[in-house]
Amino acid sequence: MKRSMLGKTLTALSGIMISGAVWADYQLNMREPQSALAKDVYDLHTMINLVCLGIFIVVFGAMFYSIWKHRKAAGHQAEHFHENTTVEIIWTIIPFFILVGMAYPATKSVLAMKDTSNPDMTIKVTGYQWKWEYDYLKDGVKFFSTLSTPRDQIENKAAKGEHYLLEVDEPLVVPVGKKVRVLLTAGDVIHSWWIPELAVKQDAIPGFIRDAWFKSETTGTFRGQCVELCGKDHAFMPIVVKVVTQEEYDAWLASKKGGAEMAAADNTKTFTQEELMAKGAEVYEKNCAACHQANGAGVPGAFPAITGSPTATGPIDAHISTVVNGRPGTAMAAFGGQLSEADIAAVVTYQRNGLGNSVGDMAQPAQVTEIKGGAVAAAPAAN
Ligand SMILES: [Cu+2]
Repeated sequence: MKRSMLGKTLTALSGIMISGAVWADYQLNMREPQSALAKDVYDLHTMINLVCLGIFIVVFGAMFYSIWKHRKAAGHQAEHFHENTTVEIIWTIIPFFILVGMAYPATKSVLAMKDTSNPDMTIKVTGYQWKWEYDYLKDGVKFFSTLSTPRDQIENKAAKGEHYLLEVDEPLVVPVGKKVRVLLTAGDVIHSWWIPELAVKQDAIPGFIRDAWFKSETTGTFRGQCVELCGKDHAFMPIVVKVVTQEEYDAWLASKKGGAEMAAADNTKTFTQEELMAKGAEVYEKNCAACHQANGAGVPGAFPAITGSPTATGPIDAHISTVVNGRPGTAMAAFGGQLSEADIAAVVTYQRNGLGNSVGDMAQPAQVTEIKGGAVAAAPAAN
């Protein structure tokens, strides 16, 4: 195959410079392409690299040959002439054709990337600090995808796993061989959605909708990252796409819808303190710990502590309202649209009775529903 042969040539060339054991697990090239477009991109990269290598050899070869052949020590006498139209025409025409030869296939690939017409399905992707939201527009499924690498690995308390910082709790699941159109936007700052193996990379800009597409030809799990510097945890919002067969996709969709119904049922339940604390710890770890820290101590000067905070130890309604509505003008996001009523009740209860606090009360989903309806103002901005 053309691609793998060219790829191997390049890898072999670079291998000359890297020896033995290091070389064994070293790979110098782009990721193995998984879609027709990704293969085009891969081949373009290889082709243009080889053109550059060819130009390098010809130009430096001619230069070194001339210097060596015409050196003074060999008794060479300098020619005395100015301008040579033939040479000037040749060194204009040749690069012109080389450039056209590279621009033509590159433009073709770029145009193909921008052609989002006739998709089989459309998913709206929204970037937030620091997670992605996937909304399957026709199928009515919507969820957040957040980093699942344990904090212990990040803080060097545990050995790093195989997919360190490239793993999420809920991957984007799509069927194989289907043209998936993604509509991209952001809820706060500019993010960028990138899956190298599928040759899709597009900025997600607040207030704008951009689109891109991909069509994986193989099943498998492909990983990417946010590639637009978006704040403190920019490196902590990976993208994982799971490409499955149509049957597996249908089964996943059905279970996802079932899960949404169960979550909706939770929103009208009354929980015990223990249930809320257990659920709250999970919600806190996923949504709050990045800023307020796993132990609730916060980051002085940047993110307030939960431990001993006036909000988490003050009136419970104001506390719930702060979580639901956020605090405009600060990094505290409104979680009312992201978390269910049950999740908010649980995390509020956890913040009041865990992390070094012991207020002793608890929140129930019904209370959160009421506050979401706009009954109570947020706690004062002091903390
Ligand atoms: Cu980002």
